[in-house]
Amino acid sequence: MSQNIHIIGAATTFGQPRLGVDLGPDAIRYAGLDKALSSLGYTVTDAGDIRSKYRVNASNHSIKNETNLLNYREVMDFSLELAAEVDNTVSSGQFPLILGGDHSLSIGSLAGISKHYEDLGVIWYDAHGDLNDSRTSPSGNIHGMPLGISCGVGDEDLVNLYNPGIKVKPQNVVLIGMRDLDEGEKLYIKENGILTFTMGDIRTKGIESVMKEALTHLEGRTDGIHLSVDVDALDPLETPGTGTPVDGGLSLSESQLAMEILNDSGRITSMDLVEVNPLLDEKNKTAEKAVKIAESLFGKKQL
Ligand code: 6HN
Ligand code: MN
Ligand code: MN
Ligand code: MN
Repeated sequence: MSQNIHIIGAATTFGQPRLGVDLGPDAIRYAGLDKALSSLGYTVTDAGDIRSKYRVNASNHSIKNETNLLNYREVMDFSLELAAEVDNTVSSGQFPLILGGDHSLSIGSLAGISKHYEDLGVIWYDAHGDLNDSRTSPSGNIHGMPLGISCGVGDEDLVNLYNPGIKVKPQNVVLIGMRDLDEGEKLYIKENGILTFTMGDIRTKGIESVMKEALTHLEGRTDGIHLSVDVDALDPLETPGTGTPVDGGLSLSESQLAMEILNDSGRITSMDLVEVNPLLDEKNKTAEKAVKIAESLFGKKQL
């Protein structure tokens, strides 16, 4: 793992309808991210926020295009900007830590990162698969699609964004924390044999063995691993400040253990930390949990 962490605020809300998730990066900063990582011995720099050039307000938000994609142009332009910043970050040898922002930002982060890897692995830690396309999506919200788009499914211009072609092979993806998958997503997972750990699997096997299986699966076939953490992977009792909470999720301490195991592996090369919405939160509790998750990923141990 690089000793230099470059924080990039991805202040976007256009992938979903709940306003306020664009304030997530500052909420995480105010919860003490920089200090927490610096005190673990890292050199931390902060790019500030990438912010859409389109103004957000309650009446212009959530416009559907002709193919059932909400805020298509806004998501496209934002993703391009983020991809370039992330690409530069990897080029300069720093570890990109991308703060969201809604999960559509992963279209941009994966587009920038994947330029540097032949066989990028992805660990998607989330209640949701985010594997929809405009036909399978029940909502039209692009935050339910970034992993599918990165695997080459869906709108051609989003799939080929920044650098043409597929960013991630589905066999290099592991899904962890799943408990709300749409029918089309289930079919895609089955047809592509994506290694998937539902909450049921985690309750049966325990998070430690799940994380080890995930790493073993990616061993030998990947040359870097991107970790995408959606705070709704955790139970809403832990992380209430998020737009699409689903009951029956992971605890903070399980998530910390999961991150510790990833840290021990030394194989994580980039990270998204997304879907913190301070307007839905209780006294910035969700951002504080996000900081704890990052601390564990970067080497802090629970006692
Ligand atoms: N997230 N599957 C639902 C949809 O609208 O496509 C929910 C997506 C949630 C997105 O986890 O970032
Ligand atoms: Mn920079
Ligand atoms: Mn989610
Ligand atoms: Mn997500």
